Amino acid sequence: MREKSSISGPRPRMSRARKGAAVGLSLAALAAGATTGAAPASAQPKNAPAPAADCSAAYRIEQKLTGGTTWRMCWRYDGKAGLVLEKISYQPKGETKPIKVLNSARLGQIHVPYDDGSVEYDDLTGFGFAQGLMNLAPGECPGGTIKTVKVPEAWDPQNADVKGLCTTTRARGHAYRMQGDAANKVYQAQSKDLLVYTVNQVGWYEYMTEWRFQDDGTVTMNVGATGSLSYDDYDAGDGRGWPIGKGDRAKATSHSHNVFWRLDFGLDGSTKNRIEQYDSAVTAPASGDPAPKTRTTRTKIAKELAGDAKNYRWWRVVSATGKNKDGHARSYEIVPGASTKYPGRSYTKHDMYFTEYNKCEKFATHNPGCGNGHPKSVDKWVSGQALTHPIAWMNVGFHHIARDEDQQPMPVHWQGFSIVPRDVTAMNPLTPSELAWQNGHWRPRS
Ligand SMILES: [Cu+2]
Repeated sequence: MREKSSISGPRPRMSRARKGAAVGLSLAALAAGATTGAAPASAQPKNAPAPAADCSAAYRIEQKLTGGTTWRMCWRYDGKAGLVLEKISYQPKGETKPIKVLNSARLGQIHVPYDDGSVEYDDLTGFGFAQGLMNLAPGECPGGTIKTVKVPEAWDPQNADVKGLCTTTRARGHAYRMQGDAANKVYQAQSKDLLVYTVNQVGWYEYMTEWRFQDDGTVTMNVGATGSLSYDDYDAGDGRGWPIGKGDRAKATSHSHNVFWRLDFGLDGSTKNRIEQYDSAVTAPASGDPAPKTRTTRTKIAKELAGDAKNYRWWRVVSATGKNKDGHARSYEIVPGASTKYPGRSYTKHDMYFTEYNKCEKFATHNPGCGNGHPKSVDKWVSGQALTHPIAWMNVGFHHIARDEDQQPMPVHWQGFSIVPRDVTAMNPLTPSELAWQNGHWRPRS
């Protein structure tokens, strides 16, 4: 949260002096360090001549991970959304060509309402999220590459180039473990993920936008909030805040961070994906039954939907064209993360929206791109249209009641969700070759 004000409408950002100083420091640190310029995350492996993502080398991200999986994508930087990843494809070992997953993946808004009702922010569209891109010190992209980003409509046009995009890998731990036939044989793999991230300062906060690509096809997107609490807000005049200084005087005003992501799926290269919702009902055992029963039902979502996450519910995006080697339709399951849904605005009342693609619908709230008369928020775009090219909007909320430990700097608090492959490959894409025959009915070898 930011400096508090009862003035409505656009307000001055936090002091430019502080920003200028921060930028100067970062540049000095960079000069002292040994970061490299805009280079691909890694060279393309020579034995896998798959086509690179369709963009120039400076905007290409390509990473082959230890499990033999290659992720490819292009990046660009939007003047409001910040980092946008496009043409994202996944190629596990054993697949002869990349499998397209997403046409584009980006943030759709960060909405920050204060508990006392004094103010709310639309950080992406109204408060310079993209322009707040921070230079990264070499040490905060360990083992990776920091790319230079030209920030559109930079506050300081002399310093529009920001070393602000990190691509690197990070250990994930076990991808799997299985005891083999012999006592001393263990099948196990230690995996690394491809990480792509930026840090954007908005007011006193710094948002980390992190995209994580696993060698098993899972993609996890998270926003982490760090930086500082706004000391100007240490008043909570209405008695709603939490005391964070000595005694009971300095109270930080509680608030929410409601983050939206916008995903444009392009499974197998087609935008004609289908949406399905699954729900399961559990019934207690009838007399004589040994155990409770669970029945799972599928609902085809043919029209635009404002959906709510709930126990035993999940959605998947199904490829119109692609099947795996078992003949099953490829799909990606959407796995919501922990969320505190904010009921204060119509657009935050639902967790998941599927809308029919419309070129001008880019931000879940305060959308600036459409013409007069076109609704400004995602909830209003759910109007009964048939879904032929669905756009998925995920809303994940976090209610931030500050605590003493939030100063200083504030520990990162994360919120986000995942998309997980379901039948994209016929088996675990990391299956060791000795086990590859064990698909479907199999018997242990004697
Ligand atoms: Cu907060």
